[in-house]
Amino acid sequence: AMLSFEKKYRVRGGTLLGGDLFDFWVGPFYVGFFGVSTIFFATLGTLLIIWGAAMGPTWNPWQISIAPPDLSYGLNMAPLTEGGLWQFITFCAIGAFVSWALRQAEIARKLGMGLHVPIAFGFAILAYVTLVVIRPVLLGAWGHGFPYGIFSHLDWVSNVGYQYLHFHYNPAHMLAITFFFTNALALALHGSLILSMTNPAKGEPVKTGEHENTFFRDLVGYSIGALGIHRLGLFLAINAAFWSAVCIVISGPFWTRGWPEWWNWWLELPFWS
Ligand code: BCL
Ligand code: UQ1
Repeated sequence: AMLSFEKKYRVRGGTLLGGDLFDFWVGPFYVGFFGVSTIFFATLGTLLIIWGAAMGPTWNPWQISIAPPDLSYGLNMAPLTEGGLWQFITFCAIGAFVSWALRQAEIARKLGMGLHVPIAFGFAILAYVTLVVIRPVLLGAWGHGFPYGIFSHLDWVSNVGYQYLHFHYNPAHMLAITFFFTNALALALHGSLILSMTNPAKGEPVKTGEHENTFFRDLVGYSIGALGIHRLGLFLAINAAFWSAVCIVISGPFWTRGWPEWWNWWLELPFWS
């Protein structure tokens, strides 16, 4: 499974924890201390979900749901069947996500790369932790976390959205959506550009960066460049996750009324009020 040039990248060191102990590969996969901890937390968390499903009323994958504790438990531990399972699963999920980020960091260090990949993934982890830890703690109850189920988490999003009357008026939600959509546009432009360069008409040679620049200069009068598009993509992706975290953490802890009403500051500007 190893390509001829891969051997020279199989270097020792760069580990953050465990020294040489877990510094080896299984097939194509680097292990490391955080590979072991990822497998541990992911397996344990998955088994707890299956256990929760087994105790629940259905095996229909759409309807399986593991709910957080009732609000009356506040920030205490709850009995396993009363949301305690959700608490353990949340702990395992954070353990697995953080382990994965640290494994990314170890691999980047081995390869002498920057830490852009784990830092970017860190923003996705931040959004998740904001939903299930930071906001529930600020509101004083684990019951403010979202339930682990396909339909049930959608119902949670809908209910929490309508609790603030019209979530589209949340300014941070507006920003997050704009970053998500712009990111999708940028990746579509980039992916289609790369595929069109590498798959030219039959008999034509594969094209180069000059063609990429020229295409966009002809089309929109500007080329951001091969490095630039990746910097733009990273910027858009990180901001999408960041403003998502902001839009939900301000809903409740910092603004309790409907989001349309927040815009009264604008309507009340002396210029037109
Ligand atoms: Mg809204 C949130 C868009 C309408 C209420 N809404 C969001 C954001 C996003 C969005 C900006 C969710 C993304 C996110 O958090 O990413 N909403 C959006 C759009 C519309 C919209 C585009 C639209 O109308 C077109 N929203 C509405 C309506 C409201 C509403 C008006 C309901 C009536 N919306 C809410 C509420 C919330 C949102 C309430 C939120 O809580 C949510 C938000 O901002 O949450 C932060 C961040 C990414 C993550 C959280 C993923 C983390 C991933 C982790 C770290 C790793 C997972 C690994 C995985 C398990 C492994 C898999 C294994 C492999 C496959 C092998
Ligand atoms: C671009 O200009 C460029 O540089 C040559 C790319 O590199 C491969 C791209 O993928 C894209 C999409 C663009 C165009 C981007 C803008 C913001 C005009």
